[in-house]
Amino acid sequence: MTHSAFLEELHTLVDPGKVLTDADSLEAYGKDWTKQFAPAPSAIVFPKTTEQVQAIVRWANTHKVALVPSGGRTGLSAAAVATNGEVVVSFDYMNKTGAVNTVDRTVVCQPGVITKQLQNLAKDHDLYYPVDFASSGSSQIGGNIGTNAGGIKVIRYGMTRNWVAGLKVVTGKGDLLELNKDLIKNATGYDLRQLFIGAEGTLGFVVEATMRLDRAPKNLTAMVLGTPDFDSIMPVLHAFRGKLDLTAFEFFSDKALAKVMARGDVPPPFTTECPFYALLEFEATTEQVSNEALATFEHCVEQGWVIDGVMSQSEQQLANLWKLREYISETISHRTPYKNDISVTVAQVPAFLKEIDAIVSESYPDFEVVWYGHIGDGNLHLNILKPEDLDKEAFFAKCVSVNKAVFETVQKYNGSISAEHGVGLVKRDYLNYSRSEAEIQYMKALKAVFDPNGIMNPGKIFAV
Ligand code: 2HG
Ligand code: ZN
Repeated sequence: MTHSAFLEELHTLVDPGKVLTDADSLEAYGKDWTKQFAPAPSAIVFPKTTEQVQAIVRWANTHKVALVPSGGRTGLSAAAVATNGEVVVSFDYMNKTGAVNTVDRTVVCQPGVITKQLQNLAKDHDLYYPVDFASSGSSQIGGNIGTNAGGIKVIRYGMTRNWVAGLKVVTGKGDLLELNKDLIKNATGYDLRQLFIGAEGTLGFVVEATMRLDRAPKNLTAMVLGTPDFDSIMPVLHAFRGKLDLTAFEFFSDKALAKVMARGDVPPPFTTECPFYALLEFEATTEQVSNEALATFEHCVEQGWVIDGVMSQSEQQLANLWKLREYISETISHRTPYKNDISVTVAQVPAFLKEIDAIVSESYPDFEVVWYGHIGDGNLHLNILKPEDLDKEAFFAKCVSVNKAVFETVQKYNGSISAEHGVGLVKRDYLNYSRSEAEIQYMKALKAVFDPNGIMNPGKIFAV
């Protein structure tokens, strides 16, 4: 069969008009938020039902056509990028939620449900979907599950993995599996659900997910604290954690703040300039809790760990303080940043960051380096900004040449080369810094079980 005959057959598997091959669609659906790879899919297909997904996977097996899953395309590791004539399977039309089950505190979602849609639905029932990040307005649940997305509330609520009660998946063989059936307790052998979370679509596609919800947090309150140096941030975390149940503990550098300030649409936290800032959040359930927070702030000032600070007094102020942190990534994106998303255990953060910072300062004396991240859970985002006058290829080549030193340090600390953005194409050549050769062989063997013809997102996580 010729290539166009394959595609004609694909049209018959889905609703009319749900296969696109025009240049604009190929460009738009063939990529995520990464900028290193040129998209080159051969078609985009939009299934509406599980049966259609199964039909597409079976068709792909018959003709040995590679499939790439596509959600909100907000990924930062090129796991949803199609560079090689693949067929992109978009879940845009599988975007329904079921009724909220208020007893089990769960809701059934199709993979194309937008994260914000789930958060709003939970809110309508006085419940809470706690996995949150800047791209929640366009990222999809299927993609969140594919990368085991983290974000800004991990210190309290954990990763996406913690919120998946059950999964229906179509494996690379086209079989439909119902995994865990939403149970809390289920001691019946291997939990295959967990394998599909974070698998980046390399084992199969999620066609339905039952997501857990939590009680709604009460009176969320944020503080932004300016510190005199990086070394003061961890004692601040320790001091606050000893007194309060934190829902977030983030940090950003003065350079990151300056970028957000330059937008002109976010009020500054305070006028004192500090090299680093911590943003923490807690539930101010009683006045006593707020007083405890203020007393801890004063203690931190006395210790010399904090120079200035502010506490939100309204939902508007809470939202404005969060913008200081959440707007960073989007604000610097036009500078084509080279991103690192690395993690170590919390106790090792100070020593680790110092070593990485030394490598970066030595290797990129002329580049702007922007630090921020979820420091309360050990996850640091290191963004190197492209100088305006340097072309993209030369810039990325220079950054890649520093990877070895950075990732050897990650390895030395038993850290992760990708804390929350996934491996995709961007980090796959560095997987060995976080996973042993034996572990990678077991991962490949698992892929072969679920996807014997290697049609599911080939080349992502590891090379084929
Ligand atoms: C964040 O925490 C996102 O803002 C994006 O994970 C991180 O842009 C980045 O490097
Ligand atoms: Zn992040």
